[in-house]
Amino acid sequence: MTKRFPEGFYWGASTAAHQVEGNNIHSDFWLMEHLEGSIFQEPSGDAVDHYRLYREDIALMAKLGLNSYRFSFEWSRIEPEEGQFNQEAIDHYRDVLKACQEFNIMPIVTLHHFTSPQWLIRAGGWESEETPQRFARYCEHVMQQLGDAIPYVCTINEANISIGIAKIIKRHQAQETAQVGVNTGSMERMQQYYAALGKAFGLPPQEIHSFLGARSEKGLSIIFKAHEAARETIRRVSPQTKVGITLSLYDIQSLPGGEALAAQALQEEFLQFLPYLEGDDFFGVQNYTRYVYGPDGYIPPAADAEKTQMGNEFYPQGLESVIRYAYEHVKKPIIVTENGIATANDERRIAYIDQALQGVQACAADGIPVQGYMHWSLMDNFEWQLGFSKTFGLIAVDRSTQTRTPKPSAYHYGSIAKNNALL
Ligand code: GCO
Repeated sequence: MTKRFPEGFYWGASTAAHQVEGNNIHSDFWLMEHLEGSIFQEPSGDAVDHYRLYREDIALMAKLGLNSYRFSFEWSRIEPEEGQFNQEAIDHYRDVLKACQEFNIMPIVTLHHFTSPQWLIRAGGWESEETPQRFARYCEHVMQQLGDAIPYVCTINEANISIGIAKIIKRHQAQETAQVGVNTGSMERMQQYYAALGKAFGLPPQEIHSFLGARSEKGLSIIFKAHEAARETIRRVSPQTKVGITLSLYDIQSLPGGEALAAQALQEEFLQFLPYLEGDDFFGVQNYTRYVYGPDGYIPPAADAEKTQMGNEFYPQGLESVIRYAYEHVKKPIIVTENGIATANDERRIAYIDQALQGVQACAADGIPVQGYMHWSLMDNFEWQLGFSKTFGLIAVDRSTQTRTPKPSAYHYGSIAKNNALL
């Protein structure tokens, strides 16, 4: 039986400005990438030059059969200094939206995807009570200028990411401590890095609060208040735009005895934020793998489990469970705003896509309003601290010439999109 998707399903791919555009010189990440002793493996540099090549990239998406594109605007380009808006950047993004329209690609715009203007960090960053209003002011400017061409907006990407990061760091430290008896090296290196960071921002290191840094309870609520302030502003200046947020969600599973810990993880990572999502039009699900809990906590994947380049367990089945639990609680239309795999073996990407989409189709067949799937990522790009070594793309990029070459997975995914059904 052909497994069809709902009529009008959005088939797309995702990127984020800093990971693809290149030369985001006013962003906090740019500064962090260039510090001595930087924890970044390499700087983003020209990235994959998408700031120049967007039209070509959008045309290629359309040719492959996709009908939607999730990408982000770079706040630090639009507002490089506080209160000073750059018209060139606005014109640029208007042209990106125009290109989407020309190629029948429905744009889903993210207004904040990890990077922030350097001035925002100097002004207290994501722990300052003034940040929600600052973010809303940027959103107001953008939506006044461009809202007419933006059907869907994600205010903040993975607003809950700090919780996941803190857990991963804790697990790594525990592993290191277990392996060598003491926790060597990385703490000292981090301290050096933070000292350099402090110098670069002209602040005591403990007062630097970029989006991916450690987050206090108060900081976490500031992020969600920024979402609410942005939503209100967007409703006022661009009422036809649908507004949502995206969260990083794991398929949380438990073995006997691990149920309470799994429930606690769900509460921390997802349920506690539900009140902030009540006024949204849709919800963006981002999932890559599962986490299993036993009576003593997190259980790492078995030694012989297939892993991705990120060290995650290959687990495309996770997406279905995440869509189901997300919908059960948010009761709103769902868009999968990210899902994908870092691998050099493109056949495994094809297998991952097929299996993940089986799950999406099963959810739709059960009446869950899942409206689209945005694969992460359109093309190989800058994977933050890990640089360009992790290949998540449907399209390969030779960065010496910036030549794009679709991988077999791009054609495979494109055929599914064209048929609106699994092959
Ligand atoms: C995230 C981000 C993306 C990543 C992707 C792969 O989820 O961390 O939204 O920017 O590149 O998830 O790790």
